[in-house]
Amino acid sequence: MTSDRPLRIGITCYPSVGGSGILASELGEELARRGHEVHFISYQRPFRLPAAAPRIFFHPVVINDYELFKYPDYTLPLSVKMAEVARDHQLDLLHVHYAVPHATAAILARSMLPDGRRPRVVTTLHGTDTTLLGRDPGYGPAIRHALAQSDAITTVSEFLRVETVRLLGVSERIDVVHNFFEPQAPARNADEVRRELKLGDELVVFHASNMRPVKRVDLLLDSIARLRTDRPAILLLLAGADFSPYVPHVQRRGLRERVLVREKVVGIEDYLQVADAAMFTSESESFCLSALEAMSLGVPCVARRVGGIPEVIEDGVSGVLVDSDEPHDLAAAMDSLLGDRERRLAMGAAAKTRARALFSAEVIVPRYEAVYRRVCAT
Ligand code: GMT
Repeated sequence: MTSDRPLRIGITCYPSVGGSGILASELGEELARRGHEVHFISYQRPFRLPAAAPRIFFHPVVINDYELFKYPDYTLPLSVKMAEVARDHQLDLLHVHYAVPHATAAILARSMLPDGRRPRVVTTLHGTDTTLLGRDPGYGPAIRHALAQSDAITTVSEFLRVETVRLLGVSERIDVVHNFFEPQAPARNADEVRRELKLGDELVVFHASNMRPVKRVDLLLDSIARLRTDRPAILLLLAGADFSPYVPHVQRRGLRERVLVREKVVGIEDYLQVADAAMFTSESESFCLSALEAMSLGVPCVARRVGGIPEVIEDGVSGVLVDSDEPHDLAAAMDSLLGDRERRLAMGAAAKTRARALFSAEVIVPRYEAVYRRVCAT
């Protein structure tokens, strides 16, 4: 039906800082670069999406906060906008990132349209939509329903595929399509960034996250406080949300001079070029896009061996995986990496090679296109 003609694709994601929104924005950009027409539908323009780019369109969802409602509703106006954009732009498919409420809204939008004008629905699960909300009796049945009604389901790791089957009892086919990352050239050179951060000869441990409790920033700070490197080490933390609730944690651990925070950074490459290693202490991660971002720039990671992280980092080759959630074990792994420059550089190089070989746009985007072609052919 669609042969190889460019597709008209609607993408819905959370526009704020977060892995699923970043991935969806990058995917939209890559698809547009490959000649497809991409329509983003969300309450706000995704933050990493360029202001203007060929074949990329943004359709805001307007939400009226009626007094009548105790809780403002987003799902219905989103589904109405999805149906409107699908009809006006003859979309072939709606690709929704993060099931709640996007998959339900897409299914509803599709059913508002007449036969023959209905877009296919592709749902990508990113993590807590399965591992947290999937367990919640208030959400689980709605997620399961939306997945059963989707024309294709993808997960960002094999770990998440298995969890989705286990927790939601999904029997439909699930395609694993890993996250990808295409590093951009830094906007500033390393010296400029070092000057901005007032760095001397300190070792720099990098961390980026949305600071949600699952990221265990408390454990990250405890681990940093226990580092015993010859040269002083600092933590450079890119916070995708307000860092102020963590300021007392930093003070309590006596880390005021050793933690540098930048909030809502768009050009992550600028900061990664001054990093010696990266650290991720999450309780669970379906993939850990931030680790891939670090690896893509040759920065080796120390991370907990949880969720899909072992699919991203090979322990002892492209990074270090730690089985424990004890700060001294995490600190010891980081100490040994920071203390051995040769090993660190070799792991950084292996990380970069792995990121390129397995998780680049060139490798991953055609997998999404194959899913699209498959659902559009039926
Ligand atoms: O599931 C979440 O917590 C939200 C989501 C997000 O929007 O940040 O994060 C998930 O999606 C990322 C992109 O696919 C993955 O790299 C993250 O590992 C994943 N987070 C968790 O599984 C906790």
